[in-house]
Amino acid sequence: MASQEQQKYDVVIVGAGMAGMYMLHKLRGQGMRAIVIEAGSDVGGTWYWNRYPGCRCDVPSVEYSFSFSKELEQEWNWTEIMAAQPEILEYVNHVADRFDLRRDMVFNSRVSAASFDEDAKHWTVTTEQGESYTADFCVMATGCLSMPNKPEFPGADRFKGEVYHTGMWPKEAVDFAGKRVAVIGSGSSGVQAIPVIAEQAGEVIAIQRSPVYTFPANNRKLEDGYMDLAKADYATIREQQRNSQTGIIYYSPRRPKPEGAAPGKPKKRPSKTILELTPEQRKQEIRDFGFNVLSQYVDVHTDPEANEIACELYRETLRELVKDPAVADQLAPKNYPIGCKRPVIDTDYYLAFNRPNVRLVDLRETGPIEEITETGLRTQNGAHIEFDMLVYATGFDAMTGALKRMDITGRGGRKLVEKWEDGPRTYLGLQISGFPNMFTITGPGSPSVLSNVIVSIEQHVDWIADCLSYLRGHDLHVIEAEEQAESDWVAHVNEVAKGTMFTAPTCNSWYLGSNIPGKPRIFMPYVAGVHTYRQKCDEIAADGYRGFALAG
Ligand code: N01
Repeated sequence: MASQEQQKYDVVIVGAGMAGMYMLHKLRGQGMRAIVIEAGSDVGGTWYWNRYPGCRCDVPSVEYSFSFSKELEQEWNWTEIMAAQPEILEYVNHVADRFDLRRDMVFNSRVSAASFDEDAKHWTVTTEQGESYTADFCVMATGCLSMPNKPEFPGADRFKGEVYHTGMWPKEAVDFAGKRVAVIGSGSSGVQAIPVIAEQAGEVIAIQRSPVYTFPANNRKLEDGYMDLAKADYATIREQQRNSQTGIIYYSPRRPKPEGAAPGKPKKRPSKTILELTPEQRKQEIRDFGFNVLSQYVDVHTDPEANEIACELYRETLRELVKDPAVADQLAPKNYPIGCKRPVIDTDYYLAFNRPNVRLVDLRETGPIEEITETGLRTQNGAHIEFDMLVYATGFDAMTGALKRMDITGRGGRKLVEKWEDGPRTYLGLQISGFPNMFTITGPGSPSVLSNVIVSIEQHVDWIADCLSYLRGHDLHVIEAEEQAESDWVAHVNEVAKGTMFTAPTCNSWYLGSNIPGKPRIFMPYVAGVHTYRQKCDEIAADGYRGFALAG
């Protein structure tokens, strides 16, 4: 697009992922001048950067899609229950084309700083490329999992082979044929990548620090007629999503019965809690519903005794899947509960370890990675592991990383990095006291990563757009979260997370920041659910934006 230097906008949006895309579209609809600044060369955010083999969504496709346009819903056809990255990126590109979004987007421009001018009451956003943009409002649509975490191992630069990070995967195809590929990490990315790389590579060496609880994705191609039924049901699907805990309802179309067909048997459902079942009934439920059921009992998420029963049954099932008992034991998670980390789902992860070309290195036995060498890596016990290619599947500095990486300056020269030194503080995950006119989409303190993020993105975008329209209608120019409202919200977010497995003392997760050395241990997302959260946001808006200071 033409140079936008020195131009003044109503809103500057940072990030052209799904959040930034919808924000732009929405603001345009309200007659506002907005611009999107994006580090990548195109739209897509997560789906632009994470192109690693096996990358796929863990939310059903028809639910992981925008609801804001009925026409878009009706014209797009998904092909699988859970879409793979290329299909989602195709969808995102379709949305960008259809709504002509790129016209107001600047690509290959990474925002390095943003600062609020108190006198002029506007934000100036500057990029690493030296451009600057001024706007009354700034919306950070920077994503929750967009700042890759690449541990700094001594000697990392010495390695002579190719090096990749799942969260910064190149656009060009990577050729694994005949290569020995080491994959560090067994979170969602590693678990998805390992079985697919194993099909192509000479050898895969899975380097595991913590074993993972992972459940089968049960993905499949959508059968004929599925999309027609889903399209007819979209209004109901969206309503149910918005009124749910996570924004995911696991939609299944109800097919019309042929005339004269006998009424079917009522569908058998698993028990609500694991503690109410006898040991034999528990095993029967695993046989009936698959071992995913273990993560679905409500008491597993709140009661340590129930959780330990589920963990033991999980380990038993794993021993049935992995042929080598020693490897099964290494892969078995222990000492932390199911439900502490973000649920991981996979396609044939454990079966990959039955392949002759997949080897597991358990860092709990060898000690941590001590150094990277020219030809591999050395662990603390002195063992040297040789390989040709290295894949970091080591995750992200989640929720705060992308925001803290920019030099954000608010009122009175206050820096965001200083304000958040002891952990993120926000009001509703939407605004930060001391940083007027800046909004965060799916910021810490909102359901964000605990939900179908598209549902949460749409809710935030709609709320921000309504708020800006309210300000305009009331001749107001500044909105800022009040310090007290923010403190009360932070306390509330912590309170509702107490007693869940997310904050169990033995839990270390990126939700808590524990994957990043030195990051404060604070539970960042809001667990009360998208429905409850939406109600709170709407009440606050209806009450004249209670907890926000508004000024002319
Ligand atoms: O990252 P992770 P991810 N030495 O942080 C290990 C979303 N997502 O990219 O557990 C050795 O979960 C680390 O070990 P440990 C989803 O929300 C979704 O896999 O910290 N190992 C762990 O095994 C997900 O939760 C999908 O002990 C080191 C791994 O690296 C989130 O993104 C797919 C290490 C990192 O796991 C992040 O997932 C992909 C070190 N120094 C991602 N440092 C879907 O399915 C880290 N590790 C939709």
